[in-house]
Amino acid sequence: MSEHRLIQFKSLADERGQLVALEANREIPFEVKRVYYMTGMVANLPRGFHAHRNLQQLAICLVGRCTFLVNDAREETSYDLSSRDVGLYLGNYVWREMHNFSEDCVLVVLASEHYSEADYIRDYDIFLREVKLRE
Ligand code: T46
Repeated sequence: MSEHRLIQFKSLADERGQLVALEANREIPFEVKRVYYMTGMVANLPRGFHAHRNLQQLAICLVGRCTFLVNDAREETSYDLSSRDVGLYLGNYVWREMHNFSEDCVLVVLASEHYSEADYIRDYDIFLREVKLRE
């Protein structure tokens, strides 16, 4: 099913600073095949507006803040990401939009598959139709 949830990471802190370690199939609930990151976003220029057919991702706001609006075809949930100790897990068939970027926002995303434009569903009605067909 369409799954999304926050994952809390352990931060190892001492007088030298903080360290967060993420391992595949542990804190990251899949094998990582791709990493991408976004910078220079603009508060009133949202991103996303799509779902994926076969892609798990973990989004971490390393610096600043942003809001993910996610939708599993039943209900919408809003996640405010503003901590580098937290990741937002997004499974298959989750519609996502990213809003309210702070000027300094640095968003890093770990992904379970290589990039494939064919995996994107960029039309909301097609997303709803495909979710229904899978039920
Ligand atoms: C997602 C959200 C959270 C690539 O060439 N390789 C890549 O790995 C990615 C992610 C993108 N691209 C190209 C495709 C577009 O020409 O980079 C351009 C911008 O991508 P897009 O408009 O899809 O960016 P967002 O911010 O709307 O969505 C991205 C990811 O694409 C998407 O998978 O879940 O971040």
